[in-house]
Amino acid sequence: MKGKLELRITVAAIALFGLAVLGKVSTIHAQTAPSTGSEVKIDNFTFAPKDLTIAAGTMVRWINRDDIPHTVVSDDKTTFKSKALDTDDSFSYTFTKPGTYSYFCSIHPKMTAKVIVQ
Ligand SMILES: [Cu+2]
Repeated sequence: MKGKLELRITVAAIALFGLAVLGKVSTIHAQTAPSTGSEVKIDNFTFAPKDLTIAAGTMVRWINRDDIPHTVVSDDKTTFKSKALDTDDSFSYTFTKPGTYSYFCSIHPKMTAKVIVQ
């Protein structure tokens, strides 16, 4: 009777340990996966980084940390185009095809940068 209970506790402990290990492995995998997203900061009339290299399928999020509005518009004005972003507003776009995507701020056309999708 007592032996059976001990066996059950051992099985439960092994199962819990297994779950803990699995949880840790999936956390590490999430941290190293290339498609978790990338961020471009807009501040002081500058996109940073100016050249961003990512893997196809990555979502890029632009966030305006400047105290004036900016936009994020692809050179062809159709691939992606944000509305005017106020301070702390953000815009996201997922790049699915490899290539070089130059973009600019339509309010301040001298603000330019690019995303290189591999
Ligand atoms: Cu701007």
